[in-house]
Amino acid sequence: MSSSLKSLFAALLLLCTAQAAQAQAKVKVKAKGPATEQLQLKTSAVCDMCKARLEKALAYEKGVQQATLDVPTQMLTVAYRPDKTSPAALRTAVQRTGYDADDQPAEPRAYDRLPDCCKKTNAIHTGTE
Ligand SMILES: [Cu+2]
Repeated sequence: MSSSLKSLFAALLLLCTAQAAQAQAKVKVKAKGPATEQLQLKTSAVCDMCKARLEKALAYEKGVQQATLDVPTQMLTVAYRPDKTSPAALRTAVQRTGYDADDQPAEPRAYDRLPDCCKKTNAIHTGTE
């Protein structure tokens, strides 16, 4: 075997080793997973129906891991993957469901479809009447 061929094999071997190491590093990152972040939003939800509606809408939203609404404080807490979605996208999802998201008003058409008891002119109340 000529020396130039030998060095070619050595280079190939090195390349393969480097690629294998890279692949291993990728697997490690994937296993660890990206961090979850939390977002708190003030909504215009007033009852348990609103809570169910919002939590369901957010559950279908890309990148959302968990959404919980606290009716008395109207605060929606969303656990999300920052590599899949953003606070702006989550606010838009809330608006499209018919509720205010912080200082951004609900989408009017979605708001109109809400039952009367869920309109923001109503005070916060319990039950699903
Ligand atoms: Cu409601």
